[in-house]
Amino acid sequence: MGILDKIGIGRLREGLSRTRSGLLSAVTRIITGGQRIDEQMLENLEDTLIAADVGAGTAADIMQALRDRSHTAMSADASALLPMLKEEIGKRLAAATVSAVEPFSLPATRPYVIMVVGINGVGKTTTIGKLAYRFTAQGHRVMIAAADTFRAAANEQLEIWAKRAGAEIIQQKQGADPAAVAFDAVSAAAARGIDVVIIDTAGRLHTRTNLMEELRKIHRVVGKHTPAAPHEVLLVIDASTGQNGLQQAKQFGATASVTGLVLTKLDGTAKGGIVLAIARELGYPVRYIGVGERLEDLQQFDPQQFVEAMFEA
Ligand SMILES: Nc1nc2c(ncn2[C@@H]2O[C@H](COP(=O)(O)OP(=O)(O)OP(=O)(O)O)[C@@H](O)[C@H]2O)c(=O)[nH]1
Ligand SMILES: [Mg+2]
Repeated sequence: MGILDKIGIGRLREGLSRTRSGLLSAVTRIITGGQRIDEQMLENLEDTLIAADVGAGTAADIMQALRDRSHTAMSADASALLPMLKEEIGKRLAAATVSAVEPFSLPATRPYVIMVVGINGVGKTTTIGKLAYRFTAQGHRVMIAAADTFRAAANEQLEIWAKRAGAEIIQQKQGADPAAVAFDAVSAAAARGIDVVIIDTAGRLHTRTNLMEELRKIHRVVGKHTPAAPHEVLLVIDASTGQNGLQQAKQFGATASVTGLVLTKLDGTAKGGIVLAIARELGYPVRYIGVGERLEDLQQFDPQQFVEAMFEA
């Protein structure tokens, strides 16, 4: 575990405090030790999970598992429910994690190219700054490609993040061809022996269809330079938008060759349970979570830590 991850557990707990205070107080109200587990208790628990945005399907699933387990449990005392609930949530979250990007073994052919996509305002640029920092902190050389040439202030914002993260940046003027910027960045990175290229993209063009086309073009052009690139396409989702995020993920997933997810703004929401809905409904692994606006506030997603942070008082 790296130093960032050690700091991370505290930050994760802090970041999930809104989700936790909502969930934990509701759950402890429902589960009173000494009482026997009954159907009403399970139904109330189910409502609580739905309120935290875990999704109706997942909530029903978890309740069925608890029902089965409490029938067979030696002790049907309600105090057994919380550990069982945590276990069931943990199992489902674990299904949403596949070997993460990092620490990635650098391929023989550098650079490793990560493309970051998502609708406007979800936190792509901020996530790129934080991600660049994670890599530079591990001793890797990072280049950021400013392929959001749509938004006026995009370059300046990315420059600030690159500077803070100790990363290099390739940019052109507003309105330039995003795919050309991405291609430039990958070529420059290859020439300079840079380890990781992270490509920022626009969240909005004139129409949604154009955006998807633009993303596909960036993907294709980068692949012309390095056939396996981009090695990773991270879709950024704002966790505070709850079930909307799911719909976005479905849309992008189909057209943008997404390989993994980043969930941002978990600190600003009591609906951290959305991670579970995403795990159930989408085939993509959750790679990282954003729990604040600082450079250190991006963490690798660890299901076990996440459950603890959700429930530990
Ligand atoms: N609290 C909190 N805020 C975040 C997090 N991630 C991003 N933000 C904030 O979300 C806002 C939008 O972030 P950006 O990184 O600019 O989002 P974007 O997706 O690049 O936006 P566009 O380029 O306009 O599409 C900023 O105010 C960020 O500080 C997070 O994990 N927690
Ligand atoms: Mg941006």
